[in-house]
Amino acid sequence: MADISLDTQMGNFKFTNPILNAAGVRDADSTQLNTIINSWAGGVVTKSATMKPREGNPEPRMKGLPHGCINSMGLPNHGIDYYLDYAIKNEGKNNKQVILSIAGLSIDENIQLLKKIQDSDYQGLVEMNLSCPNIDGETQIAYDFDSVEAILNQAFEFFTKPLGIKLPPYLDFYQFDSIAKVLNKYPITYVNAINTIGNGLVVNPETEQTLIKPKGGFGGISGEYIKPTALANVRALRLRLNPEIKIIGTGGIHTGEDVFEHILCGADAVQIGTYFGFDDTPVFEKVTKELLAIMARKGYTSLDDFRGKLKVLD
Ligand code: RRO
Repeated sequence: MADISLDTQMGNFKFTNPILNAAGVRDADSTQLNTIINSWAGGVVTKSATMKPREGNPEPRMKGLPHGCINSMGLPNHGIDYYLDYAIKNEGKNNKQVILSIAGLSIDENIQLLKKIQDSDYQGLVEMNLSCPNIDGETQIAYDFDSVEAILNQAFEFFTKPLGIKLPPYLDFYQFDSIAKVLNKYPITYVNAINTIGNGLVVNPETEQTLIKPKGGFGGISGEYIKPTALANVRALRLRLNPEIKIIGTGGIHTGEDVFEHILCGADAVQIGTYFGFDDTPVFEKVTKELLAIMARKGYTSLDDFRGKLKVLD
């Protein structure tokens, strides 16, 4: 399989493997981040950072399910200074890119975070998470298209570094059309589709209780449950976004076949969250080898051979 390339590109950044970790799973500190850099993952994404460190929501705040997970972590993180310092020191290490994830709780906080990054020595990719579902009293910014436009308007007045946007799942064609219309106005490097499906509820019929404590048991749903929604978002956005805006597909990936499907729908790279949580770094090697085997069987030698080439029935 030596003649098969998994190279992919987002903006000026080259990845030799498109399979990355997703923000929020085993990526909260430098030890965990180094473990990812030293694995088969094609790059390393940090836990979404806020301006100040946060403890997050009360426990229990995450539970594994037969086919995925429910979480309401509430953005526990060490604060932007910690992750920015890590990103500056480790960008390009092992020939791997760092993606610095940020998640301000308001429009203003997102702008402050971007200003801090703009004024720093960091030159790598930034992923602005506009889709955290788990902060009590806050809506997911990217469901409000005017707010997305307001942030991007302000951001691109000063921000000159490569910027990706992490989106929530959209469920309606009106939403696909509306978000694409906003995003196409700006020099965004990539979008990441999708975050967890927000505010799901899982119940234990024996104890008659919710599984997690925050927000009355409501939390983000991930894993196999959300793959069809993730594929739909990747596909719908690829059909609507300018070709310069790349797409990271996230949602329900635990096999090479899942990656293949995401790329077929138009993904340039993919991220694994839930199954990285379940299986740790071996998942990256397993999934990469499975993807290579599928490509070998089909006679594909590069991702370009099938990226976005999903066939629809006549
Ligand atoms: O920390 C979280 O609760 C969290 C975040 Br920031 C996110 O973007 N998505 C998610 O499912 N959980």
